[in-house]
Amino acid sequence: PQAIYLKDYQVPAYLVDATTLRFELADDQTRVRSTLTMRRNPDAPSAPAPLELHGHESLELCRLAIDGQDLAATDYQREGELLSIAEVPASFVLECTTRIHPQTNTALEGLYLSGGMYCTQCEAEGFRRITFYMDRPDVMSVFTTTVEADKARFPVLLSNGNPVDSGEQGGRHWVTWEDPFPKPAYLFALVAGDLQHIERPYKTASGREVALRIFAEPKDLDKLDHAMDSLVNAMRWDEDVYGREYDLDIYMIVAVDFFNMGAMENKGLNIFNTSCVLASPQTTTDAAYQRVEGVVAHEYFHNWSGNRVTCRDWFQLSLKEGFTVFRDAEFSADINSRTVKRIEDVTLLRTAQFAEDAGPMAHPVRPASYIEISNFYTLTVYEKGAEVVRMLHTLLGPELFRQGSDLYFERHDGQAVTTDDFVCAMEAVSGRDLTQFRRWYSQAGTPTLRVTDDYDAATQRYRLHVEQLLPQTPDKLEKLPLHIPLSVGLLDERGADTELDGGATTVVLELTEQRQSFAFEGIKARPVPSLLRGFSAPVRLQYAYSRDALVFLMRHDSDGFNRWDAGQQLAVEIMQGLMADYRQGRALQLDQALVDAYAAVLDDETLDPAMVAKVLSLPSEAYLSELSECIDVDAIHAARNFVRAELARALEPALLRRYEALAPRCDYAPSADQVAQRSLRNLCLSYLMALEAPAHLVRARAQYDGCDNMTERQAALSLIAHSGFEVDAAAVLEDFYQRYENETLVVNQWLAVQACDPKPGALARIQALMEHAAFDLRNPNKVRSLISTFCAMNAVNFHDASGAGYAFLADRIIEMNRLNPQVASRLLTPLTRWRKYDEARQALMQAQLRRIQGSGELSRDVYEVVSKSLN
Ligand code: BAL
Ligand code: ZN
Repeated sequence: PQAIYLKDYQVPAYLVDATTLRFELADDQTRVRSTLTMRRNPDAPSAPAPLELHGHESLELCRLAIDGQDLAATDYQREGELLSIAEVPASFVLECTTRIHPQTNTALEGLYLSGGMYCTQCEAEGFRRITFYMDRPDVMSVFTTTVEADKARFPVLLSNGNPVDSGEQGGRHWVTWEDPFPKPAYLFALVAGDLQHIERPYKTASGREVALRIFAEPKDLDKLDHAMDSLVNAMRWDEDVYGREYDLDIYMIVAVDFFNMGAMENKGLNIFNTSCVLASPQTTTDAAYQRVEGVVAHEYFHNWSGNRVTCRDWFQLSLKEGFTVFRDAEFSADINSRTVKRIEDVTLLRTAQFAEDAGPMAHPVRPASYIEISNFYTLTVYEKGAEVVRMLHTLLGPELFRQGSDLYFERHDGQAVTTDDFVCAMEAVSGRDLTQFRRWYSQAGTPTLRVTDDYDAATQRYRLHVEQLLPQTPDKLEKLPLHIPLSVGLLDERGADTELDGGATTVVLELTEQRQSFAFEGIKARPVPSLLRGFSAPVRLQYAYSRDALVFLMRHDSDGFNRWDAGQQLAVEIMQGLMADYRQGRALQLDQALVDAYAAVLDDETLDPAMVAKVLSLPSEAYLSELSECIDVDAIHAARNFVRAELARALEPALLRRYEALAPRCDYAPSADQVAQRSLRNLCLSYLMALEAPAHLVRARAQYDGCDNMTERQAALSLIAHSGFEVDAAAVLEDFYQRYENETLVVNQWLAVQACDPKPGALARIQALMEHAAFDLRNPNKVRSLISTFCAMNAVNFHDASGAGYAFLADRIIEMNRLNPQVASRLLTPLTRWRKYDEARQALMQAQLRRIQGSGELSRDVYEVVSKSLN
């Protein structure tokens, strides 16, 4: 496979003004007839170029005609994914008929069957599996789509836009949909199935009436209200905060069970993974409720940041994804707890995106090349991309940022543009030169900020000295200093914020050089610096805080994020010391400082319980791994378990007191208050269960049996299932399955709970579960629940020194490469990190990568990740 380079971008030689599609859906095949009104692109170089259409190798071409004249096989060339016609008129009508087979499409790209319903996934390049087309995001056309199918089995026929016509004949029926907004093919969607829906009217700020409809299989109709509430909230928020209104008469969401990603923002017809839309108290955890809210909002926000203004090419993916993730994060922060949302996002970034940025697939937010674009729907493009937008927001301030966003939408409505166009709009409204800031888009790798300080009591001057260190990445490109906003506050000896610039207690220092110093005058005593407040830039921060200083920040920092982070840093440092002790065979002993600090937080009734839960949650094994030069999974597991048990032992009465005091007093609601209380209560229970005491087992079982919601039941389930009480573990797992056998998403949780059970013998249990009726290799949600969870969340078992975990994963990847290349490629992630392990494990992981490489014909997806990992 060949790489594609950003530097080779050329404007399309032809444009599509109108696209008319007719789908005839039948059991063994689907016929797709397209009529494209096309013309030469006036902006293309003047010499007439051949017409190049994209079409997947699986497409059967039945007819191709220009202006009504059928083309003979000798009139065009088909090679790989390209079909070229040497000469075409300056403007013409192209007709094309293809035959496709959704029934056997296990890749879940293009048109496929999910359960018994037809649905599509066209981003990034799925449309070329439906028909021949200029399948590139800078070719935008209006679409008219007719869907025809058996009426009894597929009573609901949907596509983008508004329904304009329908009819029926002889048991079959058809509906024609018209989408007046020009769009690229990746935003096309079609759904046909036996679906029901809920509906709510919505009036936009300017008074337009919109019908909001959410479709699902009839059995799931009672699980759609939360998604509908979230949609309404998101629409109102986008009007209030960004001045953006919805633009069609209907907004539809459809829930499907087989889906490679979370959801897809097709114009007017979002298609969602059931896991991101269905919610009910009995089947859905609080975390999943919040995910539904966030994803519904994310896809809605794409209507402007993605659909009205789209990407010129796929290198610009972060233009829509980074901006939209930033928008959805701010929405969730406004609706729920801002600090908790920030903690969760930064945790993901620092654990998984930093690891990606340090691995063989590291790439800039705007990649310079790719072999398979599906491999670039990454944490870097999404989450780091959102951080880049957040930094612009920080540098410009909210008012100018909003003006910049208004200008961006106004300038580029209906266009396909670049990340540079976005930055230009921000420059235009602010008058700032963002030339250096643009390096965030082109340089891969996570910068480190090394900070030192000094204080001169005589002059009352405090100085911060900051050095930015930019890592080497696989592209071997020279790294130049970045423009980094560093938010800082200074705490006095009582823990109060010092008034800095013009009375502000937080200032944004702008780093632009490799080494820079910043002076603060009139500082009466040596302060404790609160650095990188709110995580103002996606960097690793190095500053030699003493443990006392971290405890002080945990107590006093007015920045909630940094209060939490001080606790994390303290716990990390202590656990790293214990890991070294474990390796040396020394007895482990917990620093009393952590116990005291946690005790103080646990006793603080004035703190939001959600924050208490966050502060008291120990850094994960994955985060400790990311911070390790050479990952020692056993030492990490042992040190973390030791700290958890010791904290539980020392704080047992306080944990119990809060656990009992937080017992639910009213019916379940996914409200911020209740979510906060459940999160702290479950955290207390998890510490108590670390004591392996029968009394706490009874408590956990009582919670499992007595609760009215999945958040409490699932927490109790996983604590009992992972405990050493094996008889009870087996009993509760059996009970859970019996209760929820018919709830696919709950059964997936049941698989995931077992996949991350750290007790020995996990691999054999996973292999047995693969044979269970609840598992299906063709369903990505099930693969993620069982296999990805095992590999990512069960390090001691997956990285067993025998290498059996690696061989198991490689076997699955080889199978999935044939069935579903996108999912196969994602499964590779743990193996790509082989350089971070000891020599023996490195050899075992590399051997499996080579085995995959030599296993036969590889998809582009798997080929790219395997070959880059072995480079
Ligand atoms: N565009 C793919 C799914 C999403 O990011 O919304
Ligand atoms: Zn998105």
